Amino acid sequence: MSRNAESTAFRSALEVVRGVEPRVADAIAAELADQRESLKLIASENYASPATLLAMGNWFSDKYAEGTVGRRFYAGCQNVDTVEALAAEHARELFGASHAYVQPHSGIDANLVAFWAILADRVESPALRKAQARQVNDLTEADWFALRRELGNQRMLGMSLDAGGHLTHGFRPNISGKMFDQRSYGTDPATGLIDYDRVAEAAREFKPLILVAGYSAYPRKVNFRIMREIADSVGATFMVDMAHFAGLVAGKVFTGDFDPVPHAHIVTTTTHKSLRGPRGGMVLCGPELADQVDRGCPMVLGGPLPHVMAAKAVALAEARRPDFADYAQRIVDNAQALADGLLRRGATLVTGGTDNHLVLIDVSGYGLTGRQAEQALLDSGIVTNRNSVPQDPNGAWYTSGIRIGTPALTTRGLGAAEMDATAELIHTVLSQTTPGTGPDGAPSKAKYVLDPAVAESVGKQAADLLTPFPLYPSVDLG
Ligand code: DSN
Repeated sequence: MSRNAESTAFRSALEVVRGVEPRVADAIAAELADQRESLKLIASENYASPATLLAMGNWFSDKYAEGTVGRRFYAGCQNVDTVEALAAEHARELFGASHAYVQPHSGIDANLVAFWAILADRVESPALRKAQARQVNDLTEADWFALRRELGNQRMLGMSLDAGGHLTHGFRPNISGKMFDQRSYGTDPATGLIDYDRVAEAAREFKPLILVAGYSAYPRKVNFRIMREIADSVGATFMVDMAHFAGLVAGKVFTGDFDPVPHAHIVTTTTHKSLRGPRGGMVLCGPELADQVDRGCPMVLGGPLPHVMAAKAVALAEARRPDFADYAQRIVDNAQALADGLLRRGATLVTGGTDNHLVLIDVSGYGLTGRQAEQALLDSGIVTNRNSVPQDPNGAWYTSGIRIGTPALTTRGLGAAEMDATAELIHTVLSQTTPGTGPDGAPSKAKYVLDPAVAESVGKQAADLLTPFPLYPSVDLG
């Protein structure tokens, strides 16, 4: 693709938008400028390709397409069928799955689709069978009561939020923690690693309907073969949420016991993190659950977003190219270089390192809360997010951790040398920041003190680090 074509496409699009609401065009251009200038270390973000971005801005956005390919509730879905079928085909081929459902709008939506598919498949409910046979009008009040009783309060065992699990894996403030009678497994306090014997023990005691694996802040691989054995030993359905590491599975960095697809009954993911596609979700499963999964809309989803499914098809086609495997390996190499650089400078890392795309710094070692550290880094041009660490004394709002990830910077082309330089910048900021006090002089978990000259100097060094690696070099907005 020529540099001119991409520049022309984005310039023209902005010109058209500017003709209606110039402030929106300005905000879009400003977003590109901001992303170009910041050292983006948010582990769940990336930079989608121009082709993926452009596939989202078109007439598919205007189309309703409830239902599935070839079986829609609206007329005129032939072109939506084409892109949805292509996205699903690419997903099946890429991940070696027998079925792919590409309609979920986000990872949370994908998880809800999976939960309901499992409930519908596993829970013996005559009322539900009636509803599934499309006899909803025949359901009596007693049927509805039975349906709620039979489907409600089923058991889910997932990784706890402070050990690195996701809030949709049974965290109380999320619907998953309310829909399910929920219990969590954590990590070994000494090592920070999943203790599979403890998971097995929890599963034996709790007998969950669903065992969930997957994480958003656990810096290690998970052995999905062992997790499946645990699920089988108690008759649970094994679900893996691979949202964070889907790119590492796609790029064959995680294989064998560490590839969830051959081991799980059902796998969910987002498409925009390490997979580097548009914002969205996806479900992979075998034939047993396919029918229920395909009922995701209207069971829990609003109308599918055909423009996003088109972009998913483009991004998944990109992920099937040989260079994606190289990209995926570089993500992990970079995370390890970043971890090594931080460790050498005295930082404390949860689990002592990483074997995936993310690193979790326990910033209590610097005498800071996660919130103080996050803001001090942001002042210095380094974009991260605060995150709980296991048994976090500061809770989920202030936290004691900073989560950093390498998918985005790896897309820009930064490598091991730049990761070491990044570690130096992070260490400089964190070691020179001190906790502040509130208006009454009492210690504050949010306030901090960082010499503006340090922030400015680090910001300048961060910008210099990025200069040889321009973001979207093919896009010149003029
Ligand atoms: N918000 C995502 C993350 O940052 O990990 C997960 O949903």
